[in-house]
Amino acid sequence: MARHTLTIVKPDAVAAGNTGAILARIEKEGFSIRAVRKLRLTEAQAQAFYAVHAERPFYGDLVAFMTRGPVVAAALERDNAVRHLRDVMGATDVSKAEPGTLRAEFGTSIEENAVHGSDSDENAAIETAFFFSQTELIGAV
Ligand code: FUP
Repeated sequence: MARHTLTIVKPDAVAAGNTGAILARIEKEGFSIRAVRKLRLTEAQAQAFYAVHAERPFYGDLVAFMTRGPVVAAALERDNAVRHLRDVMGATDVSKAEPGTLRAEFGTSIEENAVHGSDSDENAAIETAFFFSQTELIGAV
C-alpha cells in the first residue's frame, strides 16, 4: 500500500470554520501533513480536477460549489493512506456516511460533503501533483 494521499477541505467546511477541526482529526488518525495550501480554485481548475465527472448531470453544480470560496488542500502521509482516509471521510452522500466520519460530522449533503480524499494510489499521485510541486514535497515528513 502506498503511503500518500491528497485531501481537500471543501468550500463549505472552510467557510464554516472547520478547517482546523478536520485537519486535527486527520492528524489524530496518524497522518502527517507533507504540505498544505489554501487557495480558491478557478473554474478551469475545478473542471480539470473533476474531469472524470464531466458528463455527469451534477458536474456544473459541483464546479460552481468547488469555486465559490477557498479550499485547503493537504498532501498526507500514513500507512495505507488512501484506504484509511476514505474510511475516516465516510460515504459521498452525507446521509449515508457512518456516524463519526468527517462527512457525517461536517458535511450537509451529497454535494456539500466537507472533504475530498483520493480514491486510488494512482489518483493520489495525480491529485497531489495538481496542488503541489516536487520541491514542496521533497524532504517533507
Ligand atoms: P467521492 O470520491 O466520495 O468524493 O465521490 P465522487 O468522486 O463519486 O464524487 C465527487 C463529488 O461529486 C462528490 F464529492 C460530490 C459530487 N457528487 C454530487 O454532487 N452528486 C452525485 O450524485 C455524486 C457526486
